[in-house]
Amino acid sequence: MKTLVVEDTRISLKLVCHHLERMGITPIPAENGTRAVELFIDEQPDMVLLDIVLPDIDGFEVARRIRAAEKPGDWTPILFLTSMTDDEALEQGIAAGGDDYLYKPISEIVLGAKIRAMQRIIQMRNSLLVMTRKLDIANRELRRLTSLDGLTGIANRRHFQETLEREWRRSMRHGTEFSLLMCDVDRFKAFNDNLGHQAGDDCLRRVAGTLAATVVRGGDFVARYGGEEFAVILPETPLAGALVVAERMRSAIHALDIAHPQGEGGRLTMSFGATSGVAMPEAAATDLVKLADKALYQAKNEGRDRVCA
Ligand code: GH3
Ligand code: MG
Ligand code: MG
Ligand code: MG
Ligand code: MG
Repeated sequence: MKTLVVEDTRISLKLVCHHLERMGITPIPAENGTRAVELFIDEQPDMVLLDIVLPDIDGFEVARRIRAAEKPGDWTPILFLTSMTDDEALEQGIAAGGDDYLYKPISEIVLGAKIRAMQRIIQMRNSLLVMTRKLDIANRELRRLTSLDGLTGIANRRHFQETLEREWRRSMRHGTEFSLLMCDVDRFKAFNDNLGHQAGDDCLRRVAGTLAATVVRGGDFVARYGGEEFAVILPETPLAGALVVAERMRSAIHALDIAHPQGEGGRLTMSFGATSGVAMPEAAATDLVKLADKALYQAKNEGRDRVCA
């Protein structure tokens, strides 16, 4: 434990430092206000004992500068050392950021007792900081977990809605075109009926991982929309680009070569509906979902395993 001792009277400074050393505390001596502020910043003491009448700036000003130099959430106890016993000086010292007073001549017993009281407050402050940090971590983890789909580990529908709304607002501000893909596994009911739900779940995990691995640009976003349906948001991407991405996804699912008794060529396939647009005040982000759904419906009607727009 380090304590900054600010006192311009040599003999008093020596005495207080001596008391502190006997308590196992390391004193950092300062003989004027400016030096005290410098040492506070450089040495980061745990406590400050502060004389009021000093040759340069007074103790009240030193207290104010120390409080201004502290990091937010930080708090170093400041105890004034003074021979001024009037109420106004006490009030002014507390207002300047001080925590308590020690009257001169300093009693070693009172000094020790007040230091112990301050140490208790420091401990409470420290455990509060630890708790706040743990809460922050827990909150971040909670936010992460509530935005993920439990089965596949990719973004869930809630996260998709938030991302879509955000992209819509961004498109409105900048007038940029962005694209949306709705993707649906073909004849998945039959897959489940033939191979079982467990195989169905495994398949969905592989499909999700493949779709997520297919997008390359930083802002591209893949989510599980529900069941065997997935949604992809492609920021600042016109329809031509979206069709390229969808086709890449379609062939990546092909390449997985997941056996499907009733699938095209005996393997699992997927259909894609693509749409793109610029956000308009008279429309809503969900209109884009409807359009992509319509294109997906068309892909199903035209024979599945394809991309429609
Ligand atoms: P289509 O080609 O027209 O899309 O036919 P489909 O059979 O894929 O479509 P349908 O909507 O009739 O069936 C979807 C099936 O997806 C129903 C259900 O058995 C399956 N499914 C949805 N969610 C899950 C899931 O979380 N796990 C598993 N194993 N199956 C799911
Ligand atoms: Mg003095
Ligand atoms: Mg389906
Ligand atoms: Mg269906
Ligand atoms: Mg479906």
